[in-house]
Amino acid sequence: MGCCTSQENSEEAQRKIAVVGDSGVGKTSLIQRLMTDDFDENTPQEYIASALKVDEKLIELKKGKKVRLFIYDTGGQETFKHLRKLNYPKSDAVIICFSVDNIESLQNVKKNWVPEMQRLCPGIPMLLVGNKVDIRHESESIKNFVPRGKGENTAKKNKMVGYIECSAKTDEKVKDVFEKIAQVALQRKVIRKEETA
Ligand SMILES: Nc1nc2c(ncn2[C@@H]2O[C@H](COP(=O)(O)OP(=O)(O)O)[C@@H](O)[C@H]2O)c(=O)[nH]1
Ligand SMILES: [Mg+2]
Repeated sequence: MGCCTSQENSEEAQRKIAVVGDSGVGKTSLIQRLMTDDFDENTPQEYIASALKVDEKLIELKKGKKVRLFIYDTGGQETFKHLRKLNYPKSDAVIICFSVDNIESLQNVKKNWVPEMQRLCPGIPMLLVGNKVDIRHESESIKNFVPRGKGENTAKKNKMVGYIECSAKTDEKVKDVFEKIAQVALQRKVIRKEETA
């Protein structure tokens, strides 16, 4: 038994993932859902005071591949910019979040988050995630909602690796987000190694 466990560990990859986006778009709730399989409207509040939090989660991909993700949850506030500079470098991939009920948070993806990530981590793979899709399902008619096509366009124009709409509240597509980022981060390291070889 012991032999097999150690072999598994040696085959397990480790990757660092940054999660960024405007304050309030649901970054902490998304990570909470992954970690605890729960959504608590109040839980994220506990973390508001801390600028940075690291969670660790083993993701199992197809063909038995395992990736241990170190997920960096960062405050979206401008005041933490100095911390982001310290903590983002060496990330293998980034999840850039906005909320589908907040068009400005999508505009800031293009205006702030993509440029910042490209500056701090040149060439980093970026996955665009539209959070809180449950709210849009409930009231599709409200004008301010971001339609799926707008998210898809933003991802394409900014050469991101994909676009996923999800909900930490209902658990819709949350797993897909982290499986996708694990896959992308895994490939990224292979490319990097070849570059330096
Ligand atoms: N309806 C809905 N509300 C959400 C969802 N995710 C987060 N929220 C709420 O949005 C607010 C901000 O969430 P939080 O995770 O703290 O955002 P952060 O600042 O990006 O970390 C909180 O009141 C959450 O309860 C979601 O998927 N659906
Ligand atoms: Mg947060």
